[in-house]
Amino acid sequence: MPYTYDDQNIFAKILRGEIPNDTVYEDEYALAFRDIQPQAPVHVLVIPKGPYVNHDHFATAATDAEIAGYTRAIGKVCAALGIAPGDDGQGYRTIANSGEHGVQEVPHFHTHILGGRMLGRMLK
Ligand code: DGP
Repeated sequence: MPYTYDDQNIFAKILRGEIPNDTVYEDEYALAFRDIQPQAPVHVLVIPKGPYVNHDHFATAATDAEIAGYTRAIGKVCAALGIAPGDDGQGYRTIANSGEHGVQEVPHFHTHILGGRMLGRMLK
């Protein structure tokens, strides 16, 4: 499905440096910053640097290098924050809300990383 990217969305503005953010990691493919409405002690959003609306758009239109770089960036963020599984028995959850039924609010693809505490089961 074709997607139209709105370059005025809030994460596009964060990427351009127009809105401040609490960056925890950045590389060629991704920017990671703390969510302003944290749902856990660690709640970070990881966004690709390219103009992708949601996961479907990213998975179908991004290059293999972008997908690999972005996926690895998520792992690097978790390692940097000390929540990777195996770091003292920690672990985390990744969530990418996509589209209307996914209740996605910001139309720039992003992955939530939640950790820092024992999370509840999520089967809704
Ligand atoms: P969702 O699109 O539903 O997957 O969630 C978007 C998340 O983005 C939500 O948890 C709140 C967060 N958020 C919204 N605006 C900003 C912002 O300006 N800065 C930061 N750091 N987070 C934001």
